Amino acid sequence: MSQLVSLTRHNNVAVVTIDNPPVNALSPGVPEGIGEAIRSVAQDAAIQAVVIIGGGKTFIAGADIKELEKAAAPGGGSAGPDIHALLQQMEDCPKPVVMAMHGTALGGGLEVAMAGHFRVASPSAQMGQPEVNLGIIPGAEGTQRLPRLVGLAAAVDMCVSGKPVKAPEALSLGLIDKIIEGDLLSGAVEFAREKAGRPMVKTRERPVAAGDIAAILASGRAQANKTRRNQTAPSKVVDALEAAATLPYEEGWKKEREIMKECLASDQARALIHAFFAERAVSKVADIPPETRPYEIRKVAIIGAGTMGGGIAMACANAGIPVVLKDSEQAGLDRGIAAVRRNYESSVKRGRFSQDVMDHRMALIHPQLGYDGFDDADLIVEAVFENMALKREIFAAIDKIAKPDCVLATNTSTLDIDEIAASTSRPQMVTGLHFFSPAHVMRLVEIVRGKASSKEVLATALAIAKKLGKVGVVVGNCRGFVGNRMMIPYMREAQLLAEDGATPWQIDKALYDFGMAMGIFAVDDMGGIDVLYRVRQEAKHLEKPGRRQPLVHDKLYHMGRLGQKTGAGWYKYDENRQATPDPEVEALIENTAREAGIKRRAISDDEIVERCIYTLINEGARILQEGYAQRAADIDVIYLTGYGFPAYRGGPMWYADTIGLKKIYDRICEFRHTAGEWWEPAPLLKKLAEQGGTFAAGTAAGA
Ligand code: T1G
Repeated sequence: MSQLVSLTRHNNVAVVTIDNPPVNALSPGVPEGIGEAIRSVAQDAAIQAVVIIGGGKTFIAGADIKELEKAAAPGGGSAGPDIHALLQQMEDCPKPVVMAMHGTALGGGLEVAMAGHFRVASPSAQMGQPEVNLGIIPGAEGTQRLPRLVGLAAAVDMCVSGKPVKAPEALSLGLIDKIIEGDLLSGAVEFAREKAGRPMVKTRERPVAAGDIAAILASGRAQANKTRRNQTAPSKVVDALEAAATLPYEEGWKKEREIMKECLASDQARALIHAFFAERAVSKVADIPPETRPYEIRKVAIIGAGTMGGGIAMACANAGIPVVLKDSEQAGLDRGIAAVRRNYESSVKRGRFSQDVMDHRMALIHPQLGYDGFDDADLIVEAVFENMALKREIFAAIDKIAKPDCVLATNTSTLDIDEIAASTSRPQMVTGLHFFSPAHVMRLVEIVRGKASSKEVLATALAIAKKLGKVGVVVGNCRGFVGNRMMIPYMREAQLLAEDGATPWQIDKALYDFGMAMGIFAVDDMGGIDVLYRVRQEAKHLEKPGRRQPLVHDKLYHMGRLGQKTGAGWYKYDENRQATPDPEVEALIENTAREAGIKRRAISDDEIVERCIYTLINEGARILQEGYAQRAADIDVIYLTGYGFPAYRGGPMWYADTIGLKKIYDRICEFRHTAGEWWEPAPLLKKLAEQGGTFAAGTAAGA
């Protein structure tokens, strides 16, 4: 056998073990090794049955996405790795082939399993077809075998949602035949032995339990449009499932391969595969060796029981980490804990987890007014009001209390980490942990590196982000770090567009239709107009004289229109916080523009999207050039996981590469002419555009 696949004998049962760490992907050599093992077993009279199992932490977790990435490259023109012959070979094996699944049997992993005659799984195993998350569809006959095992309706739901099912649900669906308690291998061998010589059915010869095919497919397409806005693979996967329900198997699997080939050649697939690897690359920081030992985090102390502090406390409790949550006032503490309780109660009500789980998590959060217990915390997170003097005072205080190897983190969203660190005797122990609200939900954490932040502290920040189930991205300590630094010009450009002639609602719809989770005016209303107002006031001294500034935002602030929290901001809100365009705001914008001598004009949605998204790209290029982000892909990950940028466009920098940097640079030069000095093209963008380069390759080569 190849070193990736081994064959052992347990008396009359053969065991084929796949060893391709870390996830037993179907990399080159694995399908071949399985095929060789099956051939050998089929000819071995001493063998009555076969078990196929994954070594290490999981069964096969899918095709090798690195291979898919190659196949998806422009001009690739393939449907990705083809294991049709292996699937047929396993299914035609004269001896029962039992698939023993643990961990995550996903994509090609489940497709291999479904070509077995039987499937068993450990209780915690999960299995599914998540291919739509990569902009593709199952390409190894999963859309043809799954409905033959679980029925058309369940197959449509699994393939469109991309969500895995746990072993108990898989058993009730008919996807597996037995859950093996205890040792999976011995249980599977025993199960296989029992099946030896008994009747067995080839999955491809099973009928599809379809029911009302048209209704099921229509509901699948509706689900795809509703939950996967603007994405093509989710509706394409329904087409492949339709083939399973309406065509003979021999035609159905070929139809699936055609559709897979189409999807794999799409910009969306390339973008989503990029996003998959980009999210996993962020934890690799050039000058932090992988062997850097992080400090162990057994206890966290949080200062500030507001929205952020409470959310961070929940994130820690959700990960099983005990937390002391301090506030300076009892009322603040009570409000904070009440908010935590409300959040957990709504999760219990929605069936996300049990009351016991909620009680356990609440018990992990200890509210208090003083610093008692801070002296044995491994991580202290300051999450108070955005005021430098207050933060410096707090860091000076905890500097006297915290143990020497306690990591001191600030959740500040814009203030200078180095200035905060300077108020301690241990700046090397200080870092930024910029969580995003709601902190117990949003996956992004910007790990803001101070000049003195040690490698161990940064390694600890990366480790704690992963432990909290978040994506930690190391960023530099410039104003607004990366995400917010790009948001400021993005928001400014949207406001200038509103004064130039587009309405806030037109702008928001154009950005929503582009794929942003929310329009920027709706975001401003949600976060609070006063928040952005204060940020802008703090940075007033940095404003370049003579540069055009938006005029309406300040007026809304002074009118007390602060957004959702006051029932009106850019939009007006009903008691359920439903937004409606406000003619009063439209009139205010028109009057303001007229008083400023701004000649308003009709503005197309295309221009809106270009001026907003290219602003992000231009600022991202400056951040890259100045070294505040390690790679373009890190900026993509920040925008995908923290700012609602559509993953099927890969992130702002990937999207720029897809559009072409020359085209973007030329368009920005036009805007420089028509929309003013804000449109100075970033030098890196200019350089790459002139070289015909890309951000992805350019920054990799350290342009
Ligand atoms: N191919 C290649 N590398 C993979 C991989 C895969 N399928 N899955 C994970 N990795 C790498 C990952 O890049 C990282 O590498 C390391 O493994 C640990 O990953 C034919 C066409 C399995 C739930 O979509 O969902 O099959 O950064 O950090 O948190 O029809 O990985 O260490 O160098 O995510 O424990 C379908 C994708 C593919 C599963 C484990 N399968 N993977 O999570 O580890 S398409 C998937 C995951 C397909 C068929 C079609 C998760 C995981 P590095 P990790 P984890």
